[in-house]
This record gives sequence, structure tokens and C-alpha cells, in this order.
Amino acid sequence: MIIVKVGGSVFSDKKGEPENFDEETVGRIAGEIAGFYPEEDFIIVHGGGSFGHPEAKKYGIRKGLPGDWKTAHHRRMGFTLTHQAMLRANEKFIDAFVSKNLPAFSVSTSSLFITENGEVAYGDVEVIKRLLELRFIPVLFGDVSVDLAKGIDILSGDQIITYLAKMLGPKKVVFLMDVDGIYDGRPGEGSLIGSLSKDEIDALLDRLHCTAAGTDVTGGICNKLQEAKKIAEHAEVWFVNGKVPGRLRGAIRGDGFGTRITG
Ligand code: ATP
Ligand code: IP8
Repeated sequence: MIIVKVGGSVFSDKKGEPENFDEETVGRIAGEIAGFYPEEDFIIVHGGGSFGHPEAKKYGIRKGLPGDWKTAHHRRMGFTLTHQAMLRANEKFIDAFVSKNLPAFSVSTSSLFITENGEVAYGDVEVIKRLLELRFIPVLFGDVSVDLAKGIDILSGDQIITYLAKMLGPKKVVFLMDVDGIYDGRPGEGSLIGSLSKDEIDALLDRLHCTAAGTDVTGGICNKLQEAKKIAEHAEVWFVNGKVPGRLRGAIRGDGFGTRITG
């Protein structure tokens, strides 16, 4: 089984209009996966992009639910609206996969996971396991979450993958981004890292100063690398450019162009 994370920067322009969606890119990604299905099983997890992140930021979802009614009510409304924005993104993913004759099935993250300060505290993977056995392709997404410490929070797609990797033991996890892989420095300035062991990630995080947050409420590249370190204990991890045709195919085959992280 292979888990593919389709980053928000791949399926939408995070700095563009709210809820912009790159149908052509997602259709092509679905097409590359169709080349391996049903011999290979897949779970897809997509990020928030221009759907979830602007709403989550606008309503301050990561700050949780405060005691005073007025602010809490405003956040509750934002929690609902952020989730609805993610459902709209998810529907577009399902449409793209179905149009390639793939049985992609929407699984609502916030109905299966409870967080504590944004980390998964509880997750029910039974439905996902059964869907895989029945040869469906579960499609999850970064989402809002009920949170044990703060009342509500955001659960990043990257965190979901760490949990799924621990529970389901995929053979590979592929992160699709809008750059060619992980750079030792800023993209375009530092050099592209071809391969990295999980033990080298801490030093890389130091060198990057982890300042790539931008408009992303879940921490951008730093969060991704921190999760990759944990995932690499269970599976081989690839970071490839999801905007370039064939890169996902290469990562699935194992001879791809990008960054490969080993345990
Ligand atoms: P989302 O979290 O919404 O799903 P995503 O998975 O596409 O989004 P981002 O959080 O946007 O990922 O992180 C990827 C971005 O990080 C790239 O667009 C890239 O410009 C930026 N970045 C900053 N520093 C680096 C680096 N050293 N290596 C690779 N990408 C980097
Ligand atoms: O883009 C965040 O998920 P991510 C989801 O995978 C929301 O970090 C709702 C902002």
C-alpha cells in the first residue's frame, strides 16, 4: 500500500483566489495512479490549500474555543465553514479520480480523529482498513478537529499520514509538492537533496531555520520534515514535484526524481 499526499501547493495556488483548484494537475495525478491500480493499493490525503487555510486563519481555529460565548460562537461557525470548504476540495478530488475510473471514496478526517494540541490523540482506522480490503481508494484530507486540550484545532494532512503510517504500515509515502523535492536552503537557492536518512533531518531543520510558514496555518515545510522523520520509521518517504508529469510515477516505481528519505 502506498500513501500519496497531494499538497495544497499542488492542487491550488495558496496565494490566489479562495477555492481555486487545478483540475488539470489533479486529473493527471489520478491518471498516474490509475497506471498502478489495482495491482497497488493507495490512500490519498490532500492538504488544505486555498480551501481550508484561508478560513482556518480568518477564524483563528488553532487558538481553540475560549470561555466567552461571543468569541467561541464565532470560532464554532468558522470550524463548520472550514470543514465545508475542505469538503468542497475533497469533492473535486473524488470527481477527478472517478473520471479516471478509480473507486476513490471520501473519508472525513474530522469524523475519525481526535487531536490533542493538533497531534492525533485518537484515530479510528477500521473503516479505512476495510475500504482497502474491498479495493477502494480512501481519500482523506487535512481538516478541522475536535481537540482534547483546546476544544477545536486543525489536523494537518501531514500529521494524518504519520498516524496512518504507524497503524497501517505502507511500503511507501509520497509527498507531492510544487517544487522538485527538499532543498538544503530555500528552493532555487539551496541545492536539491537527492537522498537523506531520517537521522539527518534534525540538522537540516536547524539549517532551514524553519521559517517557511507563509499563509500556512500548519507550518509548511518544517512540519512536513518533522513528520517525515517519524514516517521514515515505518516506510520509505519521497518528496517529488506533483506539478511535473511522471514524477509521481517515478516515485511509485522507485526510480523517481526528487528527495528520498530512508530509515
Ligand atoms: P499543504 O500543507 O497546504 O498541503 P503543501 O503540502 O503543498 O501544502 P507547503 O506547506 O506549502 O506544502 O510546503 C511546500 C512549500 O515549502 C513549497 O512550495 C516550497 O516553496 C516551500 N519550501 C520552503 N523551504 C523549502 C525547502 N527547503 N525545500 C522544499 N520546499 C521548501
Ligand atoms: O494543508 C490543513 O491541512 P494541510 C487543513 O495538510 C486545513 O496542513 C483545514 C487548514
